[in-house]
Amino acid sequence: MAVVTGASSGIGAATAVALHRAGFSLVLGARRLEKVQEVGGPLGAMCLPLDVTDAASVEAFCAHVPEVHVLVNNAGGALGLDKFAESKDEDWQRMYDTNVMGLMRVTRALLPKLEASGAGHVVNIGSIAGREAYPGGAGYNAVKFAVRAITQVMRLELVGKPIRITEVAPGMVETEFSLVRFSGDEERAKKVYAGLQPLSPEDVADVIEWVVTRPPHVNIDEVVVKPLAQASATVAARNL
Ligand code: NDP
Ligand code: 8X3
Repeated sequence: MAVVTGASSGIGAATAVALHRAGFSLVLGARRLEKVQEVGGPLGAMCLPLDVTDAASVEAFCAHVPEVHVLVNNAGGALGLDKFAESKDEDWQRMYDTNVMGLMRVTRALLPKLEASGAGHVVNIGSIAGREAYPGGAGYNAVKFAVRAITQVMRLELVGKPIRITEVAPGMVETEFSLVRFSGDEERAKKVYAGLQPLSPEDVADVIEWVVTRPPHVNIDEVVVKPLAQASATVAARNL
């Protein structure tokens, strides 16, 4: 049984498809339940509403999870690309609530079931933004650096238990990510991927499927995956 948060679009939706193909039964969650159902219906998944920023929602979601071997903490994203001096409290707060507090709440609630499975695995979706700062990234950089730190602490504290811990850190993936970051501005979102071939959500799902299907004694600590045309968060080759 695999649980995927943020399964209504992008990497989470593609991960649901990949893990179904790999033989997992699924529990999927996100705020837009109808979109989760579109993804999960054909996969026979249990589709539930989930707002990872809301403790009661997380509690209700986790109570419905009967057992869990794999947890993919994918729900997250960026808000804005403002210079630090123009940081918006609300954007930073929401990014922290979603990417950091949400990951903590869901994982903490499911740890007993992950351990009871005898072969648990937590996959945290980080980012190259969690390894490399860039102008305008401060709020998002901070939360993805935090995801990396949390992943490392979990590995240290859970050693000896049957729970593998992995961070998958993608570069540029074409999803709703930039549309959300730029508050629905389609033009601006499109420019992020102009003149190059970004990763697809399926490319990242492929990596997630690979890490969770290694033999149980093999822990893939971290994977950084970027498009060929991207050398870093700020350097990409574009044919424009
Ligand atoms: P999308 O915007 O396409 O997907 C984000 C998902 O997170 C949606 O399913 C959304 O569902 C869900 N989500 C957002 N807020 C909440 C919440 N409060 N509670 C529950 N679910 C929530 O973007 P991606 O697929 O690209 O993003 C997935 C992850 O990958 C994120 O953690 C992102 O930071 C990370 N990432 C993305 C990269 C990229 O370039 N695209 C690169 C590196 C990392 P809903 O709105 O229905 O709640
Ligand atoms: C998304 C990658 O470089 O836009 O996590 O921050 S980046």
